[in-house]
Amino acid sequence: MDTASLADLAVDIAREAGDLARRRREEGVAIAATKSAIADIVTEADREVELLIRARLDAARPGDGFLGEESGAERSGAEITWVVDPIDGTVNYAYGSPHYAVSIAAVTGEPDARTWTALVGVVHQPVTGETFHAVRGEGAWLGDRRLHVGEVGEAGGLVATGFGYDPATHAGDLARVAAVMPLARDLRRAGAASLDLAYVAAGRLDGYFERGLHPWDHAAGGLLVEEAGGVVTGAPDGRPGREMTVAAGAVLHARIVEALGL
Ligand code: LIP
Repeated sequence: MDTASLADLAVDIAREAGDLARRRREEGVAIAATKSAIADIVTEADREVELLIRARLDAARPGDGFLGEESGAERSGAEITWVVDPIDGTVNYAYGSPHYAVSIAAVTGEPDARTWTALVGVVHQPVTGETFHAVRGEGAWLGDRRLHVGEVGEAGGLVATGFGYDPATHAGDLARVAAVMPLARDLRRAGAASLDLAYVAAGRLDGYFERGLHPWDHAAGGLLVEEAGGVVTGAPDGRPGREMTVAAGAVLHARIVEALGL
């Protein structure tokens, strides 16, 4: 498998998609619908950006599979499946915050986060112009800078987390924050899982945990952390998933997992 070409394609498409997202944001954002809860919004730009990504991938690699946040899964059984969050950090995007990203991963196997292997991951932050990318076995990069996860210091880790859109889940999420807080120098809640993971890979965060992620939230960022020397696990089945995702350097990862009782 020519993973270098997959990475180049994903980077090019992520950057083009990011440019479109930025232009639509500057033109004004329309909420198209709500999904799992009233706070779980999708904008017209989410849908348009995903259609662009899908069209570019179909043109370059017809027959590959696709799993996107807004359009679901297509063509299982393909050698490569593209896992896409067109605008991760949708609420930030709708509010005009620059903290959102385009996340694109190429995985082998069925489009099931419990079993697939990520080969390539790209997280592109349109407003900063930063493109984080990783190729399995070849490291994680920000531009031409090799990334390495940070080592937690005596003050504790700088730890990020997130909360679901359903208010009924917030009490449990806050209890998990309370369990992890003794390990942390401070907490961050920035609202885009793919960027939280990319920032762990880059050492801008020491760790990240969140319940309720979808496969497209963590597919690319999880590979970034692994290729930067970190550990990414979760639940169910010890893999990042809806029940939990934990990403950090090995020492802090073990501490967070213990604090969460995983
Ligand atoms: C978001 C995640 C974030 C999480 C939000 C939401 P979206 O994804 O990136 O970490 O806390 O609840 O799931 O909906 O912006 O693609």
